[in-house]
Amino acid sequence: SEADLEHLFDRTIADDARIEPRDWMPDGYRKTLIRQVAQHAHSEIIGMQPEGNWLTRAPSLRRKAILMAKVQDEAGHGLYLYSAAETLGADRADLTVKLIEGKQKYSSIFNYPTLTYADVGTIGWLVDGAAICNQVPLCRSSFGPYARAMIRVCKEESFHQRQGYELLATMMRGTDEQRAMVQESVNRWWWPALMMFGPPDDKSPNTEQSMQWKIKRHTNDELRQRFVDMSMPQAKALGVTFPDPDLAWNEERGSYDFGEPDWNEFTEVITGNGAANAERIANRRAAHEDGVWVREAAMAFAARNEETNR
Ligand code: FAQ
Repeated sequence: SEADLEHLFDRTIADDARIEPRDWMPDGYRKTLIRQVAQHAHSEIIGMQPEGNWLTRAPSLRRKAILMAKVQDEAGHGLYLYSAAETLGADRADLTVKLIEGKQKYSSIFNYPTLTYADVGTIGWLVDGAAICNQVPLCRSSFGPYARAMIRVCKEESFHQRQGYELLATMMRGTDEQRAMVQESVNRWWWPALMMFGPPDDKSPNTEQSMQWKIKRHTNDELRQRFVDMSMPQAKALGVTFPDPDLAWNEERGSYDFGEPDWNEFTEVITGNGAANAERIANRRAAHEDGVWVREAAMAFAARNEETNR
């Protein structure tokens, strides 16, 4: 009966075991997972654009090859995540339409422009750093396909993060102008990186339920704090500062105190009014429309193969 199935679901969650696609799950569980996983997939795909902007102007062949590999990895992450969403009954084509029609979100961070080459390093260091901080606990998310996708994604993101840090460290060993370029870039990305973790816990409508279902393992504020604590020693080692006068070690808490991000800016960005929202969606829409013939050809090829293999 329905009550037995629900009991089994609750016990699976309580035992820290995994829910799999064919298992019974409450509608709300399915819905919030499709929302989060689709948003995550969209972020990976839209996230190719800010760095993609520097592919044609990378300063050396080596840097260009590294950047190209990273951007391709993001496409792969998007594909694993769309596949995970499909195990919940979502349709990838439908999710893509929802993205380009502005009906589903993607991460706020990708609505900021990449103005200098140092931004490639800063995105690797801080944006991938924040992504890892958020995603390592998602490897223990209660939904099997999502958790398993996160394991591979996190391995690749860790590599991306080191790539960004190494790029910045190289620039910091360069000229005064290069050092200034790194600091200016870090100044622009610090607050948006903190906003990646989502609104403060008391303004996060989804956290409580997602924690009960063990979709999320930590609250937005917990992960934001963890990210600040992890980034400070790295900033010191690099020789850069973060643009926050309230950043200070708190001996009692064993953590850094820090200031409040501009939540009005966050709201503007996630409702479509960030600096690059329109451009990101226009590019995604154009890619989708330009790709019609590829999808049609692939479908025709698959149909013909099915016919001949029958
Ligand atoms: N941006 O109640 P909550 C990457 C929305 S990393 C936009 O706290 P929740 C790697 C939220 O959806 C980035 N929207 O929501 C990479 C909800 O709106 P809705 C992707 C945001 O879900 C690096 C509303 O605000 N990572 O791509 C944001 O419990 C470099 C209320 O918020 C993930 O998606 C935001 N920052 O917690 C790629 C990680 N924050 O849906 C390329 C998985 C919140 O009700 C280059 N996701 N919202 O209309 C999560 O962990 C969670 O979904 C949170 C939000 C923590 C993002």
